[in-house]
Amino acid sequence: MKNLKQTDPKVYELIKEEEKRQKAVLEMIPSENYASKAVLEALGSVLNNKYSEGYPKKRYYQGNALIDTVEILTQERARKLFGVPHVNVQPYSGSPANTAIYFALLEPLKGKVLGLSLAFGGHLTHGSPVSISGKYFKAIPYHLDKNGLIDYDQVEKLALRGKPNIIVCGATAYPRIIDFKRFGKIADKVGAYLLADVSHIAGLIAGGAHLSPVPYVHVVMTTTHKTLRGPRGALIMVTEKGLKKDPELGDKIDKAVFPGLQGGPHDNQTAAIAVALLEASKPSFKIYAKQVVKNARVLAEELTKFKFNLVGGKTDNHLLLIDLSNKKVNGALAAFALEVAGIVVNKNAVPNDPMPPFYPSGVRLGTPAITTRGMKEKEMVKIAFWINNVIEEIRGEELPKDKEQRSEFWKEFKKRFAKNKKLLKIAGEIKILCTKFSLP
Ligand code: DSN
Repeated sequence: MKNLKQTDPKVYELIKEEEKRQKAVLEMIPSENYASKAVLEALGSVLNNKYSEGYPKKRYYQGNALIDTVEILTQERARKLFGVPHVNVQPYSGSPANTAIYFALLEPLKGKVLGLSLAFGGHLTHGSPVSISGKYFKAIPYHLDKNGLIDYDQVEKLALRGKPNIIVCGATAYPRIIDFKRFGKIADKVGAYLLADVSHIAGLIAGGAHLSPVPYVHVVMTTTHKTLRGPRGALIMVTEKGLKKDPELGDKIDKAVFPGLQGGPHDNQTAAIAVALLEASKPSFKIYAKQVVKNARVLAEELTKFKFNLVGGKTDNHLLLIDLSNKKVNGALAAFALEVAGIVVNKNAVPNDPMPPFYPSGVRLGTPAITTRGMKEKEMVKIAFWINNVIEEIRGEELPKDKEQRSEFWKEFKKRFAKNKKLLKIAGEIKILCTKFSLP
């Protein structure tokens, strides 16, 4: 980055510092990953300079012959990798992509979406009242049962009663297999479109480490930067089943993305998605995807030995949701202390969480990024040991019930634990481990 260094040393330094941080810690936020250098090079290329409103061969600006080739190539790779007849590669990211699908298929203020409640692991765009998906459309939320599993009978009852136009299956914090087939039957019974939001598990699907929703759903949406390991972005795919239900489905979605919701596509992002899709089609990616799941399973087993309470009981994919209530430790405090110790996770609500979203009862963590670095089962055993030591260190730190006292406590807790010797010692050990596992 010699040009950046010369032009803007401040930004250069900030990027270098962030690179150092990423190298020295265990990145375990399950939606994060390390894109390859090839992906980053495409993202940082001259394609950034182009405007290309429209679609290949039908643009509103001149000079797009090469951009057309890039977009067509990206579409071809996505169609082949996921086995779908139609794809839109232009959405800027997951939220705009879901919004475009709703815009294409729902009547404003009247259309109904049945999706997993945010408080139970659904995404903001699955009908949360604070998101456009819940404000502009009628949301019908479904919940998890007392074992932390999707209650398919409840989904069916809600669908029969509420008659949604779209049912969303998919989540941001669900560690178990989703029964896409059962969802497909429910959607067919009520005549709804079925949308699978596989943002978290797309890389596992591409790598053969998770079942694909494609035979059972009408539309698949995925972001491209999580387990798929590409740049930030998203794909909206229409399946054979989708085209059978509605031959215009692909066109409707394309029109909703552009001109409905977006202007010019980010062509550099499109090219970087193409690179990621090529990488995901290689045999080495299959090995990666399987290792992600193996690592998560071992981590779950090890944490269970330390009496951590996993929502859903275990994991079938790349992520774990830990309910820390039995440890008497709040998720916000845990996430902070873990970061001091070099383990980066996110605080997360657990099903039926009595706590507010800023101080939820759990943490969410996953294995995609550390597996990209080459870590395996042996390292997972160590990580579980460290996580347990961190949680033990903050046990007894009780978050006050009173709101004002709570924010004072939170400030003071951060001050005290930012310099905690035991946590910093673990951070040092992790730094040493990390030197053996380079970033791409
Ligand atoms: N923020 C993403 C996640 O972490 O799951 C979803 O948008």
